Amino acid sequence: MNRIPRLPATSRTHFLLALSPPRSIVPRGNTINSAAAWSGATQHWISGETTMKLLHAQNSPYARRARLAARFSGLKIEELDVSKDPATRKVLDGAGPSAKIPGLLLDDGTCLCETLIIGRYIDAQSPNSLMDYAPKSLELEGIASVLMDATYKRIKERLAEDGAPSPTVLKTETDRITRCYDALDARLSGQSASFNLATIAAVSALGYADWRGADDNWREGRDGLTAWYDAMMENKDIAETAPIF
Ligand SMILES: N[C@@H](CCC(=O)N[C@@H](CS)C(=O)NCC(=O)O)C(=O)O
Repeated sequence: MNRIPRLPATSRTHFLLALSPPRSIVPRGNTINSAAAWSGATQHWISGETTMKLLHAQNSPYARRARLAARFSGLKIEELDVSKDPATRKVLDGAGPSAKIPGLLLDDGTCLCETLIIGRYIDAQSPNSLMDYAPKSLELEGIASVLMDATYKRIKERLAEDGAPSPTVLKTETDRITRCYDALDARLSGQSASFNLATIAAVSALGYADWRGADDNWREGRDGLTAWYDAMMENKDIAETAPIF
């Protein structure tokens, strides 16, 4: 399976500095280069004393991305399902203004919200490289994010409490969703399974579409994308985190 080699510390540092105010640079420590860290889905490497807690729900596609980032990171991150445990739900609701799933609760009480932020934070802490800064990979992660947001928005609209979904919203989002399926098909056909924040986002968005966009039949006419998805699903963690419906 493909792995993205971790960038030299200098280029990663420059990228982080471009994103955030200067901060002290902490040595990254040992890098795990073993293929087992990626292929052995049951091996969640414990590389530090972190007690990070990921507040998630099985059927949230956003949470699935964060969960997979956590599992592939090699860090010890506890997964707590807020949909199964009211006490954990309360923690999420009280931890910050978002109250959206997922949340990443850090040792110092900080609760990170937003999947993209959580993925990048986990990557920055991880001895494994989850983030591929190649433009094509960033493009893929963006498209997958748009697909997920559009599918989420459309199902919200379909299930509108007033029973009157807006045809304009439904059409706008369905057109966007179709364009995203085609774009993923063009980019992922012929690719083998690989695990980074972009491919994790793509598989999570498509898995969510199986549930909340079943009538799209995204596999129809997209054999290449289907083959890529099936190859990804052979990974135990990817399979384990799929929505149950
Ligand atoms: N932009 C957020 C979206 C997360 C999100 O919308 N999660 C859903 C669950 S799939 C949620 O918690 N929705 C509750 C709400 O919108 O109040 C992210 O990337 O994490």
